[in-house]
Amino acid sequence: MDNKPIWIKHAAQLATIAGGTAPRIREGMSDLGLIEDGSVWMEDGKIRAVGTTAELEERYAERAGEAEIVDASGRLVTPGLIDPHTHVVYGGSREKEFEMRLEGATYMEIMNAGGGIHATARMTREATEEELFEQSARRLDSFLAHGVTTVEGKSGYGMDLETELKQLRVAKELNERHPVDLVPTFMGAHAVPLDYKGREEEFVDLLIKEMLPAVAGEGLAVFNDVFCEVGVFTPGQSKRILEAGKEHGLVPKIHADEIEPYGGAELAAEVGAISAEHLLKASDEGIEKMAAAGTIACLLPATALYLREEAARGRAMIDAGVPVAVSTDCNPGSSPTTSMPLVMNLACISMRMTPAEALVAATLNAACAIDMQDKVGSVEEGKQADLVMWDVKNYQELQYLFGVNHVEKVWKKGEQVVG
Ligand code: IZC
Ligand code: ZN
Repeated sequence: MDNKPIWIKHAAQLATIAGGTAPRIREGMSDLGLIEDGSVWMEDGKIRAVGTTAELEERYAERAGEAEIVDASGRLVTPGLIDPHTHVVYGGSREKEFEMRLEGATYMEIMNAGGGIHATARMTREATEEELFEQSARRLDSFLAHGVTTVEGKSGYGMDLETELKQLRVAKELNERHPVDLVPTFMGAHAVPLDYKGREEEFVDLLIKEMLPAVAGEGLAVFNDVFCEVGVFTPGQSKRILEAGKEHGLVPKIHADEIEPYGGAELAAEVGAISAEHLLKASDEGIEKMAAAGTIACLLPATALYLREEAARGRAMIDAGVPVAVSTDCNPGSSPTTSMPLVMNLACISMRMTPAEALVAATLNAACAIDMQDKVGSVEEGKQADLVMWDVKNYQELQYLFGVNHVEKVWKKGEQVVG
């Protein structure tokens, strides 16, 4: 890249979230590293300098004429948001199930009747790679428009090797061709396929003996995730699958205690998962174990709202010393949204996180949940130049004016991609 440097000046507030790459806990989640009249110099896709406008004017006195200047007066500037839990690559949609749930059916009833994840799996199997790419790229465009510059993306709408590989290859191509960085997770253990009903252990064997080695062999995933839930995979099965993934170098993640308390939080700590997801029904003991193990709680308040469930106990988790991240859970069933700003609003409203904690949960801690903290998640020298300028004057206003997209400009690897 030999583009002109970009120089952001006079940000009313620059939230750097600078200071190390460890996940933030407790009071650390309130430290935004704020700079008033903030300034950032980006060049060759990287952040080269961060400080007050006066500091950078001194440092770049001789090169001032080279840069494209962005006046951020009256605006908040933050790192690009990071969504650490999505099912962004899928075929079709499930709007009829939304209507069915409003008429009284539950998420699990729909799934057990062959809908839900099984319905998306059918539509994903039918879609060509090109169709999956196009449909998913549009969702990534929407993420970007909402200030999200990095997402994690799971497979799990195949539950057969061919379709799982197809989803992961599409994810790889999206990562290469779309501005948003996409970090891939294998989630063959998303549901037990309908033709394995009563033969669940056989499916677990298939996952361990055939699917995991093939996915890892092609280098198509970084993480291995399991839907550990009553009626899906038991804690014992989940443990086997996650331990087997580790042998192939895949780091465990786990959908835990979403619908019923099931020991998922405890299991996450036990297997050394990088993060545990959902946790609506996590036990006190599970929360304590996660705090002791340093497992990141990846909380999904939009899903709770969409399923009309009580949100996870985000406040209690932070107070117990668990590092908390937040995510959309973008998926066609329980959370068809790409709005991380809405998720931050809901982190405050339904989980009593503070505006500052919500921002850390959507940036640095989210980066840590997908092992991307060395590259993204804060505004610091040497990191990727992934930045958002918001049409609000401070971070409190970002969380307070809710349900609205305040994004004004987005830069990805130093290139303006929105605004
Ligand atoms: O497609 O319903 N919870 N997996 C576990 C999901 C929601 C995604 C879906
Ligand atoms: Zn999920």
